Amino acid sequence: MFRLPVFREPLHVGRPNIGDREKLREKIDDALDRRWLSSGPLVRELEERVAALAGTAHAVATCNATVALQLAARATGVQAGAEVIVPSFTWVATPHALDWIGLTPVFCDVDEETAGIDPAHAEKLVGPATGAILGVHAFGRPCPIDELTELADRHGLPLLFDAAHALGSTHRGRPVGGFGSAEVFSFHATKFINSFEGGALVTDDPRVAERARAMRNFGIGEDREVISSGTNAKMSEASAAMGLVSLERVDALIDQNTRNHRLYEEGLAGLPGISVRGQAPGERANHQYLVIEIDQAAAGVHADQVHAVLERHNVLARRYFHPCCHQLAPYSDRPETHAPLPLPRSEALAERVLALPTGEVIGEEEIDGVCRIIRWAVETGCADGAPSTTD
Ligand code: T4K
Repeated sequence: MFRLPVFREPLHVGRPNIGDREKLREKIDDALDRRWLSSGPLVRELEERVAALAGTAHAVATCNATVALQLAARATGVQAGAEVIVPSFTWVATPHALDWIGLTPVFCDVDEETAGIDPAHAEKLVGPATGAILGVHAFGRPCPIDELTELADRHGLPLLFDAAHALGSTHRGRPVGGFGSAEVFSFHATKFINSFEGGALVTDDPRVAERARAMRNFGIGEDREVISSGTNAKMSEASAAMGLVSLERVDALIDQNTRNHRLYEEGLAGLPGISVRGQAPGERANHQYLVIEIDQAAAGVHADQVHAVLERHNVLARRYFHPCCHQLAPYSDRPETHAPLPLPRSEALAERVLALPTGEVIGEEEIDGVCRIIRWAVETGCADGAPSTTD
């Protein structure tokens, strides 16, 4: 029997996980009773929790990760006008954070396994104008941290990591957060741990933490004097309340995402040209993004076609990260500046990826339904119609 669409209600990628509402209300009530609405005790508590989870000495909570990346660049002393080597296969927030403060993102190709910066390619881009290297742990999988650390050290460059996706993941058994000069997490609504909007810079370097703290608050230092330039990157108490409640479930949510990952792997097993992007063997992964790759030559269909079929059935998949950043404005206007070398692996990867729904809102039945739609799409070459259903 055939039925359109398979799902009556939309299944979103990025549906927020919501923690204990009662606890959230209590925390927000406390903040209201205190009449302390921003940068108060809840933000400090969140910072302690995040630092403990990341295994770092310091965490500086912010209103989002984009601005935390800017603080990271400024607080580690990257000079105005400098070039920063970044992967092109990332969310556009990564280069935009730099561009917005007058730094020049220079795009690097990816290492296919991790979908992070390829260190050998990065090496070719290092020049007299390079001010830093900014790696991205795409989909929560650490990029080649050891090789990038060696490269950055050899050239005396600050090494930063956009860990927006990677809270709770490990590298060599150590939590992501403590690598390089600073790392940045996102607590946007679509992240598995959220504070409505929010982010944090984590570091072991007390000077970087001190500078970032001041810069987050208009450059005002601990003694209330303005000690540097700055911005307003402060986190509200309501956001911190949400973040704290969300963090209480970090282990349970990782377990759930890991289960979802396994169910997708089982549901798509044996389909030619379809694979679920994996995580680093032997490491803890948060699995907050469920990304499949569609190899058109083997599957006979392109990711765009599968995306369209899913959408017809109310599965609102996302093409994270397509197109690559060097193909987007304003960077595509000046390829000689932003993409001086070709980026074939990034472009090929971006053609293949499709992010599918995961998190607490997706159960076994939904995953089975999504997999059946994909299976049907591949097996029929994305013909018009609908996959068969049993109900
Ligand atoms: N670095 C990397 C590598 C990143 O991926 C990001 C952000 C950043 C840095 C910057 O972090 P933040 O400054 O945001 O802290 C989303 C998010 O807005 C963005 O945070 C995220 N990465 C990116 C990968 O995805 P969109 O444009 O796809 O988001 P949006 O708002 O369209 O939401 C996606 C879907 O999520 C919706 O279709 C439905 C669902 N959703 C969303 C929200 C906000 C809900 O169900 N409820 C909600 O409240 O960018």
